[in-house]
Amino acid sequence: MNNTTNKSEKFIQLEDRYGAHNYHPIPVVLERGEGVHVWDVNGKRYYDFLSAYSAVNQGHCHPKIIDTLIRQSQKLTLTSRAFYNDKLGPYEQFITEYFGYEKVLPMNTGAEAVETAIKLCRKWAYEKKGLLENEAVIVVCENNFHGRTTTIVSFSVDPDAYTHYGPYTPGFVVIPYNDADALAKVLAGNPNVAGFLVEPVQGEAGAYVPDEGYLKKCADICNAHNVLFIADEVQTGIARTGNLLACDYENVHPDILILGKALSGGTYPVSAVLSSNEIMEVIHPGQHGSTFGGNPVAAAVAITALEVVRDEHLAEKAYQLGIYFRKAMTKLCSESKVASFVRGKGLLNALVINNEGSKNLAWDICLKLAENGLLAKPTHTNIIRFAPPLVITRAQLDECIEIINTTVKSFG
Ligand code: IF1
Repeated sequence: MNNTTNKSEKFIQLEDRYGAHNYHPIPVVLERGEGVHVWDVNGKRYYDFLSAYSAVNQGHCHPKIIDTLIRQSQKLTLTSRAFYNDKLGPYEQFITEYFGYEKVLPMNTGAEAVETAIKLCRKWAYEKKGLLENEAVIVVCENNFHGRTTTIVSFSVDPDAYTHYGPYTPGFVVIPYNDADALAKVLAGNPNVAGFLVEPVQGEAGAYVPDEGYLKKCADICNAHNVLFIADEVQTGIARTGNLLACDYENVHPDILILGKALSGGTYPVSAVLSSNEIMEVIHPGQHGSTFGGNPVAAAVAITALEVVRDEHLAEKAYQLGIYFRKAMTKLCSESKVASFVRGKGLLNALVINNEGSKNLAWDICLKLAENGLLAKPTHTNIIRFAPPLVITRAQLDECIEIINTTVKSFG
């Protein structure tokens, strides 16, 4: 092995020996990130087309966010919620006004926020809707991805996500995605439905965009049956799909909104559940919380991260460049036997690969993309997710399109 491989190999071997094998990474060892670029331990530069699964929408190590992170970290990092602090209240006001809600419950990871939304929905159903104790049902969609806790994987349809993690949490009904009639049927037949939890675009399923009007239809059906519409915008939110929220495309205002990932610009675990006073008031002191939820660093960083999204017009950029990117990928699909079609919204896109020839084709393409200076990773075997930081320029995107074209065409 030459010296560069050696350097990476050392880190890969350490993770292999001492770390649980719960991931199968592309064999690249990163040590620095700035904007749309990351560098490996050998100094090779890549375009990051995964954006840490849409957590670094603002670009790696955004200077303004890092500055806030450093300044607050040198002052006060954690008080617990046993006491007040001078950052949480201003953050709660900022984020509720920013997204148009009355209340926020601050958490840390996306899964924690989804769990919080599930608990909030159930408690609201018992105490406000009047469902019988332990009878609440939450409707979810096939091919969902909402995190990896035991309750969340209880309603996953992906065997890799749930196998041998039982016994499973009851109280969930799975319906087909992008099928409002299926939702109407369940709600008409079951008076115990408390909520409908949905991703406005299914990220893990490979940027699966539902039909125009699907979200609005579902929100109206929920409203008609006094069922809470719960939008998981952990991945689609914060400008990723070309609007501040993916729900904004249909002017849908979720009863409960779940955010995470880019809420900190990828610098710190920050998630949030936003809702109305009427719903949020079912939670009383001592009935939910977490050690780090709403800590001063998270609060300060989230304000700056959201200011960057607003001030740098990242949603508008994602909207325009997303159209441009999908046009280029559609052209590639017409010229390459291995590229079937592209789908997505804003800068959350996926290229579906025709892997009839070889099961690992998408993986092999990603290895070659890495060699050619662009990082992406397949999902569900034959789908390559393309999601660069939203700060990417048109010129940089052109360079990336060229890399993708050349690489994919080298496979046929
Ligand atoms: C992994 C997937 C993406 C999410 C939505 C909640 C969460 C996620 C819509 C939970 C997290 C991450 C988790 C990460 C890989 C990545 C992922 F491939 F797993 F499905 F993005 F598509 N709702 N998604 O996408 O948030 O607890 O992770 O902060 O687990 O491998 P988290």
